[in-house]
Amino acid sequence: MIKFSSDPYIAESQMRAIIQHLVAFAYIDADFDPAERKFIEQHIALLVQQRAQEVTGGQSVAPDVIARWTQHFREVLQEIDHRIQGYFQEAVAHGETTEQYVLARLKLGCFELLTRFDEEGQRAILAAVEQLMQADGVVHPNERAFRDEIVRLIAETEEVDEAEIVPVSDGDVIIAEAQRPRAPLDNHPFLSRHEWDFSRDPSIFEQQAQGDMELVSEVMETLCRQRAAGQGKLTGAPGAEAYEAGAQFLDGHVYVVAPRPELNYELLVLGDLHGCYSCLKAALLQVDFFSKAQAHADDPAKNPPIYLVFLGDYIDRGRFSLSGTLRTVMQLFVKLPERVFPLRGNHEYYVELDGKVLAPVRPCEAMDSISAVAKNEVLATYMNLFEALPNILIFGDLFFVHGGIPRADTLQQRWENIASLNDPELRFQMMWSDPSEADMVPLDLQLASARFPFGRRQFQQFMARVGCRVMVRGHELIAEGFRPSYDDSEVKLLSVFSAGGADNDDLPLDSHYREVRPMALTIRYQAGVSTITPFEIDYRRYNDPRYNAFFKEKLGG
Ligand SMILES: [Mn+2]
Repeated sequence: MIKFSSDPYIAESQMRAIIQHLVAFAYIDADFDPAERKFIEQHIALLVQQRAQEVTGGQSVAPDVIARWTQHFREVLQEIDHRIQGYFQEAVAHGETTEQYVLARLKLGCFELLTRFDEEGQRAILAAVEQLMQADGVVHPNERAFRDEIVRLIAETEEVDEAEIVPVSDGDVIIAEAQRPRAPLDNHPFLSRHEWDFSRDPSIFEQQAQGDMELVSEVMETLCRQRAAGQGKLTGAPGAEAYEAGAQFLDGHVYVVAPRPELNYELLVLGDLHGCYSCLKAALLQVDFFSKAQAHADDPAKNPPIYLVFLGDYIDRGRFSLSGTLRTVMQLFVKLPERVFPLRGNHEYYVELDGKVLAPVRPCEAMDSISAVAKNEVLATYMNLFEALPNILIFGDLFFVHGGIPRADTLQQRWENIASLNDPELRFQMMWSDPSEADMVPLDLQLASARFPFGRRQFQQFMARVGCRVMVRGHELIAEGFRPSYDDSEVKLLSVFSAGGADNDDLPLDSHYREVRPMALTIRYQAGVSTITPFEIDYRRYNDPRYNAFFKEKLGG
């Protein structure tokens, strides 16, 4: 049996690592069934007994202490299981199965926990796991193969070259206490006049869709104009610092804003919205976006500009995808094209196969909601829009993108300078990746699925390439709505998720997004100093049919 550390924090990690391995084994072949759960719970009880004896040097331990510890680790088991259940809900890319994705996540989970230990510690945990594998008499070949692969991944992990990590010099980042502002207005005509859903009658839908197709054209023309003006401006130098203060352009799929040091900018940042129109409406009204935009337009000298950053994933999951969040994001963009940055998420991805437009990211609720009534041209129009959406915004030393950094091998093959951010493969990967607790994620784990992990050191290295201090991204379900995923002094990775709400009528009753408390960010930016304030989205107020016409059926009649 394993010798537990006398440091309670390390002992806790040892227990977690062992439980994670056992749960992973249970999931490899099929469901995690009650017999397997019982088996793991028995082992937890045994390990707790053993650890209690070690702590007391063989003396007896009060039964209530044992009971408390056992209960704690049963909760750890439940927590790990709950997280794995969540992986089964994730969208997967075309050509891969949910099972493959979950297997990759199980490997990553074991890998992450093991990398917290030194070599000796890793050997001890793996030996304990081996012993437990044999405890029920049969070691399944898949369990052995899984264990062997973890061992190999750990052995092959390379160190990052420290010399490649260069911190950004001036400036600072302050993460402020979360707030819960109340919107000064209940409603705004800019929003209320677009609040109507598509009909399920094909002829009515055709007429209705006409308006949205024209809106898409307007978005595309605006992007075209911006691209024509910004083409080739993303030169070899990293970061917005390389550009004259006040410069702003779109080169290909990358926006750059080089802020003027004397100006105090405000940015509203929204993470994944996934059809949660009430969340979008609430966040805009909570920060009083329209009044501020108007005040700046009326008197720019007195009122600082307000920017709106969307991190993508407007559609799927929630009930108001194409007619709610996407339509409103497009309206905002065509109204304020210099202030609104509509970035692309991995769900904004349709492809054409044999003349038919399909959604390769499954499940695809947005397409399902109109596929019975929409002609292929309508779907093709959305597809073209998605291809045209920009991927990245660099605002001073802030870097905004949907997912994270590209895969290590692709970076090595394709990166030349900052202009490489426009490489289609790099752009695609940056819509799909997630941060891992590990410093370095081996390439094999990155290659296992479209949605792949990267490590803390790999992140720092990437940020040095682009000359930025903070990356703000969405993509990952964050139950608390906002999380500093990497909170290091040099560079930070902040995750924000703006869809969710336990009782949010934007979401189907069984949606696992209901476990999220949706948050958005406001960022104050002046001369390289960012003050980042997360705030809770007051979606409940806009579930009210008086303030949101999408719910007018609630009024009856
Ligand atoms: Mn996503």
